[in-house]
Amino acid sequence: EGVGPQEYTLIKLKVLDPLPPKLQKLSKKKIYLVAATLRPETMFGQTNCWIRPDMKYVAVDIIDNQVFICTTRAARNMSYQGFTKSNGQFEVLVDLIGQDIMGIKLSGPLTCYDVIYTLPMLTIKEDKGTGVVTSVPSDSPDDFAALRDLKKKAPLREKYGITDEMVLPFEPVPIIDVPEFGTLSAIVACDKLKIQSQNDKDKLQEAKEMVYMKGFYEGVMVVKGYEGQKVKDVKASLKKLMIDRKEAVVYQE
Ligand code: A2H
Repeated sequence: EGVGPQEYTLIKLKVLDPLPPKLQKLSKKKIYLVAATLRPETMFGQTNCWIRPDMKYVAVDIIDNQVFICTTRAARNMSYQGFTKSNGQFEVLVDLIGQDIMGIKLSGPLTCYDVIYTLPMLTIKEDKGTGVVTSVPSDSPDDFAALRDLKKKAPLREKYGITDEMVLPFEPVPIIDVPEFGTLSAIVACDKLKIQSQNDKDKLQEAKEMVYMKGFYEGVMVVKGYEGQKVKDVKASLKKLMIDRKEAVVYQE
């Protein structure tokens, strides 16, 4: 990690009905899973949201009658950044483990899918971001590998109570053209390195390095309305667009 704080964009993924049992007592509030990302310009390609089934999460009281679901660690950080009613304090409304919020319906900003689902990712780190990760399999090798695992392995879906319709209809969306990798850069990188699953840690690291810098400096949008614009030129304005619409917030750690 570098020195100084890391700034993330938190993408607000609205929890839709039917609420899972553990969240039903919060039905009068606006409930969001909040996903930390470094790539706000890729949100057009969201296909699902990753949660770690065995990890602890909290549903926390946030200003403006909102509830955010994230790790306790992230909730504490948020409490010092003006998210909660009093500085440095946060109220936990419900304690959760990932499995309690698995396979639930969400709506997210910019994505072409009206409804997306929470799905299990086993490699989510407890000490980074919010513990909630939005999935963009077109541009993130980790996301592509984990989604492909679920698509290929029915027993994996069954283990976590995931049904076919939460996974099978969701295909990576071409959103950014990366020179030499094309419009589905994460898939090309995973193929080149013969990545087999989300557990191919070293190869996934290599795949990320292959596409990440190149995508940022040389990537060109192919999304309708943004065609031909460079990633580095639209990143800040897309972040601002979501923040202005209250679909995202800035978060530091
Ligand atoms: B990124 P850095 Cl399209 N555990 O968002 C594991 N991964 C996490 C995480 C956690 N607790 N919290 C955030 N992340 C992911 C989009 C994306 C991301 C794309 C391409 C690359 C990419 C869609 N997923 O990240 O260690 C989130 O995934 C490549 C590194 O702080 C977040 O941005 O640099 C990124 O890792 C933050 O990782």
